[in-house]
Formats: sequence, structure tokens, C-alpha cells
Amino acid sequence: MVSIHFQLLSVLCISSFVSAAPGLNPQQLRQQQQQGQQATACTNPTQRKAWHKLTNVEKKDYVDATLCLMSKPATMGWEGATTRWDELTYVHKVNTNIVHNVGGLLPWHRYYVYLHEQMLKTECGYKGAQPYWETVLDVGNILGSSVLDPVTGFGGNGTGADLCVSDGPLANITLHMGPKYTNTDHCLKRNVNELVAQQNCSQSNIDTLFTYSKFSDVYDLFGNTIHTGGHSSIGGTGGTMTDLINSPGDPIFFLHHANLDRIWRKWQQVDPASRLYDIAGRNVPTADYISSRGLLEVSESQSLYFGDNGTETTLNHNMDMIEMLPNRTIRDVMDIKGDFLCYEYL
Ligand SMILES: *[C@@H]1O[C@H](CO)[C@@H](O)[C@H](O)[C@H]1NC(C)=O
Ligand SMILES: *[C@@H]1O[C@H](CO)[C@@H](O)[C@H](O)[C@H]1NC(C)=O
Ligand SMILES: *[C@@H]1O[C@H](CO)[C@@H](O)[C@H](O)[C@H]1NC(C)=O
Ligand SMILES: *[C@@H]1O[C@H](CO)[C@@H](O)[C@H](O)[C@H]1NC(C)=O
Ligand SMILES: *[C@@H]1O[C@H](CO)[C@@H](O)[C@H](O)[C@H]1NC(C)=O
Ligand SMILES: [Cu+2]
Repeated sequence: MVSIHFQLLSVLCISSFVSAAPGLNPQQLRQQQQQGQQATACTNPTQRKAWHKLTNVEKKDYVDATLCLMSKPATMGWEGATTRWDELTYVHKVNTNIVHNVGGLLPWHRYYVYLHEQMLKTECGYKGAQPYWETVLDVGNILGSSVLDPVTGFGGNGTGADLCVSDGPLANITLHMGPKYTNTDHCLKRNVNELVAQQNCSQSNIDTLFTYSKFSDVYDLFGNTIHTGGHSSIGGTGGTMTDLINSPGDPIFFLHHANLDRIWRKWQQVDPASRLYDIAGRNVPTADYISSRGLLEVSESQSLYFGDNGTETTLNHNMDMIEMLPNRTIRDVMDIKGDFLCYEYL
């Protein structure tokens, strides 16, 4: 029923493109048809809004759903995981050495943020969408960011020698995954660093990304500026957000990665015909990245499933959410208003 409906709409859509777009070459036409079909499949996109624009009720719903996942017992039997929140972190943990410093950084985290959003909805009754943290607006005063508000946000900076967050809804929360590849009970840690935000999360950092038109030229810059910068602005030295492997332990992770996802989408939309399905980049981190971050070498069983037929990241690249969601290819997530994903950023 759903699929008949979809096919019918696709046909209507293709024919309208054919008549409305004379003068396009066959390849452009095919791309437009493809986009048209996908836009048709996604008729009612979930609307992801900026955190600072949510109402206090919307903020509370999101915080409550997060606390709910943190309080639900683990179900997968994975080492070190006590709660569902830990299991979400575990998915990131085992993928860490193949989803950072590679072409798949943005696509994998796009899928991962989606997993998080689905868990909030299906397991904790969350009715809203994944919000994002528009970091650039807080550069110069990260400490004053609405995401760190002790009453309506996720609490503020860490305190004391152990950097534990001691105000807001996450005061005294216990995380179980980490540090690094170990698992010991610890508090949520933050060490807000204004300087790193100024250096790596400013509007000029974003503008620089938009001077590049090919994904192969821009993916490392995404990774090394606004991506790392956002992590370090909250985590500084010693904070949860700067523990590359377990950084999803801090809920700000998902607001930050939704923001990166939004900026990537914006970059794609500058020229969808050439950028919407443009993917590239190494599929294994550099040796220097692996060693400087203390990551495990990429194993044969990991690379066996890449599906790239070489060392370059392709649309066929396999993404693994362990057993939380089915494996997907990068192709599946390139369009956030496609056959699979269906959301937009306001
Ligand atoms: C955040 O807290 C840590 C630990 O107390 C402190 O060293 C750091 O300066 C604080 N950050 C800011 C921006 O105040
Ligand atoms: C957190 O723990 C400290 C002492 O360990 C206690 O003084 C404080 O009231 C606790 N805060 C919350 C919000 O439970
Ligand atoms: C931030 O940017 C500066 C250059 O402006 C760079 O040297 C530094 O490594 C960056 N830090 C992070 C954490 O990305
Ligand atoms: C893999 O790449 C090689 C060399 O580019 C090519 O000859 C081969 O057909 C490719 N195999 C698949 C399954 O695409
Ligand atoms: C999903 O991918 C992983 C490797 O990342 C692989 O081990 C697993 O068998 C795949 N699952 C399915 C159902 O194909
Ligand atoms: Cu990550």
C-alpha cells in the first residue's frame, strides 16, 4: 500500500521534472529524477531545531528522555555496559578506529545520531526531534551556552580536580564506559575551553569549509576544525567529550554531531547535483592518528566489511551500529531527505 503510493508519486514527479526541465543533459536529468523520487519518499520530514530555539518544555522533554536512557538497564550483554546509554556509547567505542580521520566520519555519525534519536523515541517516548547545538553562536562564551544551562540544559563546566559536572540534571551521574578502552565507573567530566572554540568553531572556520567544492578536499577539514573543536570546547583536557572513544557519554555529543550534520547538509545543498552523493577519503585512519590517539589497529575482520574495493571510501561503504540497527551503506544516508532518512534542519 505504502509502496504503491510511493511509486505513483514517483511517476508523477518524474514526468513533472521531464516537462519542467528542458535543456538538461541525461545525467543531470537522472540526478534530478533521483532527487525528485527521494524527496517524494520523504514527504513529512522530522524537523530538527536549534537547542537555543526550543521552548523550555521541549528542552525538558529532551533532557528527560536522555535521563531515561541513562537509567534503563543494558540489554545486549556487552562488556562494561550497565545502562542503555552505555550500550549506545559501546557502539561508538567499537567503531572508533574506523569512523574517525576517515571519509566515513560524517556519514557514520549521521547514522549514529539517528540511532540515538530512534532510541529516545522508541524506548523513552520522546516525541520531538534531535536538536542541534549551534556552536558558532556561543564562541567567546561557551560557558554561557544554553546547552550548559544548569536549569534548562545539561549543566555546566566540571569542578574540582576530577572535573565532575556538579550542577544540572547530570550532577553525580555515573558513566561506565571508559576511559579509553577501559571501563570504570566515573562521573561526567567537562573542562570548558574558550580558546579552542575561538580557534576551531568560529564562523571563519565554517566559511573555509564552504570554499571547497569536493568532499575529498573538505572531509579532513571538517574533522580537524569544527568537529574536534566542538569536542574540545566542552571537554578541554580530561573531559568526557575529549575521550575520543567514549565521548557520547556526554549528551552534548549528540547536539554537537547534529550540528556538524547540519553544516554538512548545508554544504551538500550548495550544489546537490554534484555534492549530494559525493563521498571520498581514506577508509582507515593514518598510522599517526591511530598511534597518537591510542586506538586499536584496524583489524582484518573490520576492513573485510568495508565494501569499498580499495582504500578509498565509497558509497558502498558498510556502516555498522552493531545490533542496534541494521547495517547500512553510506549511500543510504547521503540524503537526509531520502528513502531511508527523512529529516531536515530548521
Ligand atoms: C572549567 O573548569 C575547569 C576545572 O575547574 C577550569 O580549569 C576551567 O578553566 C574552566 N573553564 C572555564 C572556561 O572557565
Ligand atoms: C552530588 O553529590 C554531592 C556530594 O557527593 C552532593 O553534595 C550533591 O547534593 C549531589 N547533587 C545532586 C544534584 O544530587
Ligand atoms: C584548533 O586550531 C588551531 C589553529 O587555529 C590548531 O593549532 C589546533 O590544533 C586546533 N585544536 C583543535 C583541538 O582542533
Ligand atoms: C575492484 O576494483 C578493481 C580494480 O579497480 C576492478 O578491476 C574490479 O572489477 C573491482 N571489483 C568489484 C567487485 O567492483
Ligand atoms: C554488519 O557489518 C559487520 C561488520 O561491520 C559484520 O560483522 C556483520 O556481519 C554485518 N551484519 C550483517 C547482518 O550483514
Ligand atoms: Cu565519534
